[in-house]
Amino acid sequence: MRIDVATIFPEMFDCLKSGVIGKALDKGLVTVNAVNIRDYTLDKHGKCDDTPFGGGAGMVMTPQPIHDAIHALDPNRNALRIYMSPKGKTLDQAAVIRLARREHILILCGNYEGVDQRVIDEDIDEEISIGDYVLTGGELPAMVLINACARYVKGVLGSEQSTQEESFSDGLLEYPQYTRPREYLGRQVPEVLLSGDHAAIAAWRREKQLQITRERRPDLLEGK
Ligand code: 58G
Repeated sequence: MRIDVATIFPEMFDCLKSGVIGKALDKGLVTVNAVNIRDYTLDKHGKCDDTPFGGGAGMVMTPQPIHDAIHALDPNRNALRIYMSPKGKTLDQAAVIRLARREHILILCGNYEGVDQRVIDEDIDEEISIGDYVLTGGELPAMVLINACARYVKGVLGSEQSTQEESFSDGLLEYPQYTRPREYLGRQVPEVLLSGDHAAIAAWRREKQLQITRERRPDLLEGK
């Protein structure tokens, strides 16, 4: 999977080099190519923003360098082009799986008060939000999206974990996990998990999933 990013802060994407995603990059399973929008300015000072028409606070990203960066990265419109925005459709696991099936995605990160609407209308296929809050830039949301998608690229996770995850928890919150020691701070590992009775363990875990989902996210149980 190839992931291009258009941003004024390409160095922020260096943090993807650690952990499971870093390993996936090393193996060449995923490539992340973060390019600096500023490299595409025709303006001699490298200016990427300008005052909003109609007035108002803050600055708006100017369309020319963004359009040129996107066209340089994806001249034949092969990529699915995404703009990270609080106005976008909220990301969920189904959307992650759909996006992870694409061979090439391109993510535009806005800053300031956002980007000129004409570049969104001309160059962007989908606006995606990672949740109902506003951040100073689209870079952290882009990294969330990259991390979530990379987990679904074949070979990134150990064995068959991602497919198991889908069929196993099917839209419920996860059951609690325990490891050694059996007792910690006076708290015991639930007896059933030590029993070796795999059917009983599976039943206990499913019950815990339903219980915690009912308490915290009853919306996930609608239509179940
Ligand atoms: C209002 C304010 C509209 C994504 C800022 C657009 C991006 C949150 C998310 C913006 C983002 C999210 C400029 C900064 C987009 C632009 C960017 N904030 N919830 N901020 O996914």
